[in-house]
Amino acid sequence: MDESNEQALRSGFVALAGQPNVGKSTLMNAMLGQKISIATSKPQTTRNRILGVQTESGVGQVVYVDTPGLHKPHKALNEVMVDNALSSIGDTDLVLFVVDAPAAMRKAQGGVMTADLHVAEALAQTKLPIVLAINKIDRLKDPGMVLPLLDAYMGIEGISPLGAVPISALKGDGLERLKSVLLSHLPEGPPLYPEDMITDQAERFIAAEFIREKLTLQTRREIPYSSAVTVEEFHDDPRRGLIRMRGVIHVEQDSQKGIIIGKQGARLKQIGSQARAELERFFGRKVFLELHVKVSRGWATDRRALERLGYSKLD
Ligand SMILES: Nc1nc2c(ncn2[C@@H]2O[C@H](COP(=O)(O)OP(=O)(O)OP(=O)(O)O)[C@@H](O)[C@H]2O)c(=O)[nH]1
Ligand SMILES: [Mg+2]
Repeated sequence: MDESNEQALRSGFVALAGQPNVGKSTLMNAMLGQKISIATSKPQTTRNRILGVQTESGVGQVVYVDTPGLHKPHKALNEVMVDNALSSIGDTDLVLFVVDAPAAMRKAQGGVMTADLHVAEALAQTKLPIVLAINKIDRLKDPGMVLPLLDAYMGIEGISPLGAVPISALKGDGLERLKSVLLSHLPEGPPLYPEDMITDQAERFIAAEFIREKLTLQTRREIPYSSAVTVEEFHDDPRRGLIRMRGVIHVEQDSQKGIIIGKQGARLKQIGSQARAELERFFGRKVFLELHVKVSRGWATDRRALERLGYSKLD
């Protein structure tokens, strides 16, 4: 027997999986204490796999893999999103199945939502261990509903969850407990990434995502779903403490371009200044952001255009 009191380190990959809009990205950011993955009130915000590393000195490392919400794809972009979500989930050690508790109350009277049954079916195929996070409990009208809800979800056939933790990713409730539950189910082993690393995402990608978040928040209807953002230039000038970026918003149609630009450029200006403020916080530098809108006709339904805009199929 090991005479020392030292616990073995535990480390591994945890996939954040679930329907769109349940709070996966909000949860990852809350766990990391820093915004890496964009989150909005509109479903299908996350389009790529986003990695977030949480290191607990002397305890271990949880590597979160945030994924696009699982939904029925209706165009090529959505197919790539869902395919990539499933293949990213399959590469992890443990799945955290995130559930929107108030939505389950509203749509299934405290039972399991049909859409979550579909998610569970897809997750069962990975044969990975599953932990449930019952999220948004701050929004439950009756906190007493949490227990029956946990029971209902623990009883989903075919997935045998290892446990269920009620949380509020937004308010921070239950997150410490969730972290220890996740760590307790990860394999023993040293950290997988350097202790000071928080993500493997390229700076240009993060910049494009922050711009897309502000665009999604500032627009309505089909516009967020018809838009993609690339950062074509990214010049870091540490001597001047300045980063210069040129971002391009790609839309599917001319009319969408006009809407995004707004009256006398007002909307584009607002998107730009909100994105800039957030980029400056993230990079710790002054940011000079130039934004353009370009019509890339039908990009969301064209495989080759999707690849050019950063939505390639993972192997
Ligand atoms: N009240 C409340 N709102 C939350 C909580 N967690 C997330 N939200 C909100 O739910 C919405 C969706 O959050 P996201 O983190 O973008 O959800 P997601 O699961 O990543 O969504 P997709 O990327 O579209 O799959 C946002 O408006 C969040 O602020 C929570 O614990 N309580
Ligand atoms: Mg997300």
